[in-house]
Amino acid sequence: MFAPIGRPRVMGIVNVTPDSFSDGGRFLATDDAVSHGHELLDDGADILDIGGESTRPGATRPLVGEELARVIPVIEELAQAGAVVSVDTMRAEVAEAALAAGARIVNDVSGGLADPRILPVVAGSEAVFVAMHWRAHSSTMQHFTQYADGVVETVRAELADRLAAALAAGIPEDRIVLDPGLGFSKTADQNWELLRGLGRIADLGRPVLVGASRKAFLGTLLADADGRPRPVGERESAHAVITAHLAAAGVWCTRVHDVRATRDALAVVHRLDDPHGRDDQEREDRL
Ligand code: PMM
Repeated sequence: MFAPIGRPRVMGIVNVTPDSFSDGGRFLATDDAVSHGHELLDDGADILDIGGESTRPGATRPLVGEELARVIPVIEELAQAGAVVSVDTMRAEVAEAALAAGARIVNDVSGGLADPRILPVVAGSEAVFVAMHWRAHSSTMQHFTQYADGVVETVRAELADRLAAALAAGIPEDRIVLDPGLGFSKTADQNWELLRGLGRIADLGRPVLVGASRKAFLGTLLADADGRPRPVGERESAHAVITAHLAAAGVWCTRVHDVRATRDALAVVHRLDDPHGRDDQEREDRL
């Protein structure tokens, strides 16, 4: 899962929630989520990230039974079909059931803080653990945007604590991924600072995952003359530039809604880096 492939891996998002800000609940039904997952695979996703809890600012949490009912059937079907499946959850029960259903990655946006029992669950499996920087649940997270040593150094130190907790729980170091958590207890300015400071996060010695796709800071950047944020579905060209930045920073994985656009951006980056690229050759072969 960590062998170099010459570009960041692309993690396609399958939100199985009624209120996700970007998909508007369209993929609530299992069948819809599964077919969305297949579309993302066809578009070139390396990993599918399946989540049943919306983390948009102010969101309320589903009950654990509801979260299980949303994600487990989708994970079962997509893992069965051969996809590398990640479960986006903060709950030990959901992680455990997801691993039994075939998930190979536990993506915990709280890095083990919301439910510390998730750490031994991952330790007792073969799964990769994604520890994201997080300070509080979505209902209050935007009250916690103070960073005493600047956002990059403070996030780095708090991620180092999550790494230590994961190691102490028995998760081997070579199965841990770190994520600065764009948008989670961060202002727009802080997200940009973190994107500039990814090298400091990578210095912690673990692969880095970043999720910038469709987030509010892009809407703010592209706001119209009256200050109205750019709608979520119209932030993709800005995100393509972020994709190029992430590739240059050497991140392991980018978590995105639009896999096709992301793979297009990565193809451009790859071709620019490779003066002896094969696209001309392939075209000549066809003529
Ligand atoms: N962002 C969201 C959800 N899960 N997981 C990781 N590892 N990193 C992220 O940045 C992240 C995440 C919220 O975004 P969405 O509602 O568009 O899925």
